[in-house]
Amino acid sequence: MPANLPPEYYEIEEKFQNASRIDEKISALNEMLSVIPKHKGTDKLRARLRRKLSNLKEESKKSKGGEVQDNPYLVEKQGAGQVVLVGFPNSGKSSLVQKMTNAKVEVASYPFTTTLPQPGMMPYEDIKIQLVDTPPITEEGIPGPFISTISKGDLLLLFVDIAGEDCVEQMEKMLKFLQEKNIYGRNKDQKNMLFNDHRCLTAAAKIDIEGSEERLEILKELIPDHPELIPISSKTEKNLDRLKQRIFEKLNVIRIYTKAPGRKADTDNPFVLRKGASVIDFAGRVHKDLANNFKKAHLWGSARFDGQNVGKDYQLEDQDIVEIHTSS
Ligand SMILES: Nc1nc2c(ncn2[C@@H]2O[C@H](COP(=O)(O)OP(=O)(O)OP(=O)(O)O)[C@@H](O)[C@H]2O)c(=O)[nH]1
Ligand SMILES: [Mg+2]
Repeated sequence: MPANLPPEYYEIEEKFQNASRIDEKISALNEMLSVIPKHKGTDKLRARLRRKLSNLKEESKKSKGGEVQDNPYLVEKQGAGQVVLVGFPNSGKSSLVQKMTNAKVEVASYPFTTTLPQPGMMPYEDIKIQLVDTPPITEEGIPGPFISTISKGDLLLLFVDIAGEDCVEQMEKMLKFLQEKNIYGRNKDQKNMLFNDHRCLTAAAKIDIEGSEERLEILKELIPDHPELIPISSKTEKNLDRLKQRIFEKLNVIRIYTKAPGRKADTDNPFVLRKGASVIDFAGRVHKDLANNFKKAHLWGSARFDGQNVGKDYQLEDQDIVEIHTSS
């Protein structure tokens, strides 16, 4: 990387890294190219960025005439899973995204601060999970286009403002809207719903505010079949680690590390696979040739002993290390 780049280059580069839509990425790349000084030392970088730009333009053309990228309600998935936040105005959604991710979201004491979905990446141990901040649901329910944002998510994170006197009513209304739209149903009505209890959590937000613990108990009593509730505070950070942990567990994924024969495992860059994936699923994810020419694998982690020989159907567990041997 040339050392003499202007400071704004790095700001735009960050914007590029955080951009989730192709049009945003294209615009950031154009900006990056416009601020890079033109001389020999930056030739390679400029060529690399121009190549990236042309690939992205191709990609944008291919995607249904650009329709998908033009819809601001659709958020491209990134990381180990996509968690969509849903709740009434002022319930604390953006505050959590601000606390847990690098996204520059707006937080304010007045309602309807967030007007469009906005993603941010939340670090969890050695992976990143995408949180999608969203505009609030309203008295009338959920705005139409916003349902498409929700339906694409891997996990639903509901918000209830537990500091509010009306928290029970809020929760009841939210559950009713979600049920009417076939998004999430209470225990007995989960068939045909987009999300069930395995893919839904509720943050009881602002637990630091006086009286909230008592209101939480009342809410649990009055709505016994609520989705799993985690009391949190984005202000004091209470239970944020627990929330992260439950989000990871509910995403139902595992992290697997590669190891080349005779080398140390690459523990910095896990591959993320669905729970239940086998050695051959993993091989295919690393490279299709590894799956096609698979002979055997050595395994560290869930194996009975380090370096155990396993076949292609061996079911992997979170944080296993796999060394694949091929026949060619
Ligand atoms: N004490 C306390 N205040 C909080 C907490 N979380 C959010 N708030 C405050 O609640 C208000 C609303 O927070 P936001 O994060 O903007 O709420 P939102 O759900 O994104 O609101 P909309 O964008 O309108 O849907 C702000 O004044 C926050 O400072 C919390 O954990 N504790
Ligand atoms: Mg908001």
